[in-house]
Amino acid sequence: MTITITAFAASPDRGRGMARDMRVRWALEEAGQPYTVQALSFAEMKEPEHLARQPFGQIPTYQEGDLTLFETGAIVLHIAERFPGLLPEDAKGRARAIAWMFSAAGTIEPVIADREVVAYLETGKDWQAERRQMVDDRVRGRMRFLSGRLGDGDWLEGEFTAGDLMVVDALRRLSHSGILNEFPNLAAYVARAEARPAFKRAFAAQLAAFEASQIG
Ligand SMILES: N[C@@H](CCC(=O)N[C@@H](CS)C(=O)NCC(=O)O)C(=O)O
Repeated sequence: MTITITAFAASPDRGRGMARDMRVRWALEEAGQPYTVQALSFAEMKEPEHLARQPFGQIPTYQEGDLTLFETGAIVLHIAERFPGLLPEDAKGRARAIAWMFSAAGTIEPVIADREVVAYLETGKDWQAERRQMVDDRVRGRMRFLSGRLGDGDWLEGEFTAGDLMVVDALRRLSHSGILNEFPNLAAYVARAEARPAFKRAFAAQLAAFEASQIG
């Protein structure tokens, strides 16, 4: 059955793999599943046809037959449960991997995404610098605990799982901040994940889509 995801017609990050379709593409590549992409403009994202797929008018979404999903955590979990390769075989290992997926979406990504709110939406406020410092300190706090848990392991639960995929994709939003490099094991963890062939294929696909959007 054909899998179709939605993505930005022209990603604002210019193909740096920061848009959240990246993690869905990556999960599909890890699972060895082909997919097609429906590219949407910002205006199309807010039209009823897309709001029926994604109630907040965001990308990405996932369609497979009569199943339509939104929220990348739910989409990646569906892919991981539907196809082998992203969740451990044993029930407890699966549960722990899924806990990391929730942690990525609920505990890690929100504090990191707050940096973008400060940078893009709070420009010109006289309290921006103070809040930036506060937000960065909160990120560092989370990173300290995550770094302690990862230790010198390659992955959070021994083998690579959908939990690592979600955590790494959230951490990648820090790549130009300098914060990640304060935690060498986390920087190495992200680099290890980005070296995976499935990641590279997903990254190349989203970059090619952006470059195609710039022609003509
Ligand atoms: N929690 C959502 C976040 C999705 C999200 O923030 N998508 C961004 C692109 S990376 C978007 O569509 N932004 C445009 C908007 O919110 O209008 C998920 O993980 O699926």
